[in-house]
Amino acid sequence: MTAHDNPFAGYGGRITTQDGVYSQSEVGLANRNSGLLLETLALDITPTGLHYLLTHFDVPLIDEAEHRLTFARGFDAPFEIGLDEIRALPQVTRPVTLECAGNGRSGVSPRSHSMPWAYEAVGTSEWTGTPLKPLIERAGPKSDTVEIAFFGADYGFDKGVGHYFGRSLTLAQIAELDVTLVHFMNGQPLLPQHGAPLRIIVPGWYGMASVKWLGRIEALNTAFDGFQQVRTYRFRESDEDPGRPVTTMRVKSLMVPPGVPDWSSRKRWLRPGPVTLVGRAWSGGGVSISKVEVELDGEWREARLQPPAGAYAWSKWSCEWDASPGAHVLRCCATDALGNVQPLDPPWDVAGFANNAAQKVQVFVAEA
Ligand SMILES: Nc1nc2c(c(=O)[nH]1)N[C@H]1C(S)=C(S)[C@@H](COP(=O)(O)O)O[C@H]1N2
Ligand SMILES: [Mo]
Repeated sequence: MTAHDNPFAGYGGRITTQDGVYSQSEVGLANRNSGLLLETLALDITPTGLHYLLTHFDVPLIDEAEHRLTFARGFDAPFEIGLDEIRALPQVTRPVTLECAGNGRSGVSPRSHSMPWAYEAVGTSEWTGTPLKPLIERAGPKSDTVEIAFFGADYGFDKGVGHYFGRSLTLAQIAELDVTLVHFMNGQPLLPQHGAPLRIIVPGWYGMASVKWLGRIEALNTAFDGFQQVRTYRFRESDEDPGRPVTTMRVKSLMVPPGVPDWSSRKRWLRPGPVTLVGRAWSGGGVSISKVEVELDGEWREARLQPPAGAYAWSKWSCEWDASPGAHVLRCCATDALGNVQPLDPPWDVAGFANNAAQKVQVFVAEA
């Protein structure tokens, strides 16, 4: 038996932890959210229960039969609409890849107090609902409208500011993006944690724009100054920097880690010989993926790419590897149709947003 038959035998225990690194409140927050299991990247559609979750406050429990979406302030013809009426409108079903803007932030230093995601805050679902634009037109935004704000039913505090989770889009953005008022996910009514009974999906943008538990829409004659719009989800170089808003997703790829894991370190073990590596790649704003390269034994090789299931869905890639005994670090790197390429090192801002650095997977291949 050599070291690579069981490279983990020498540990004698589990990886050591540093006391006090994560606070109880951070662990409490992390326990309320969950990430995609990377092995499910093999599937076009993420099983509903394995789609990542990001919820800032508490999940509001809303009675679907009672729920009304209100087109409130700023419209010439304000109205309320219930779920039955929304379901009777023209329906679209579309696979959309959603990624949290905080995905990949776990390595940022000093740590940013939020979900310590590594790679797993991403997933693809088939979302069903009705296009938002005709409903906005029916409500008739007043002529001086510059932005439309979307409010969830979830209220809480951040940095001392009490607020309903709210985000805005300009009228131009609503016209360009296929924003949908969604009530079904993968053919089933939305689960409570995913925004039941009603949310928007803003395809091609990071997840924060896709407001869950949607209850109120307002037309504003000035730029929205809500907490989740101006105080967070901004690329900042320092705490004082007002920053630039986080919007569309950056080009990214992930692979299904091959082989089997060591429970504690999560490093991988596999047998030597041919392996098919598979994964997914996506970009933002409806831009398609043009290339995925995989680094195998120090050499970048182009993977096979499958067309995506829709303009806003990730693409599957695969690549053959002849795994030779020893320790290896595998990486994958995508390029989108605009020529954007994933960096090899994280493009850190203060909060660790939108880190699309190439994924690294450490594997040990056994002796033949
Ligand atoms: N009302 C409301 N909408 C919300 C959030 C929230 O906390 N409250 N979180 C946002 C963030 S940051 C993300 S990444 C997505 C996550 O959607 P999911 O939990 O369905 O995956 O929802 C967005 N919409
Ligand atoms: Mo997020």
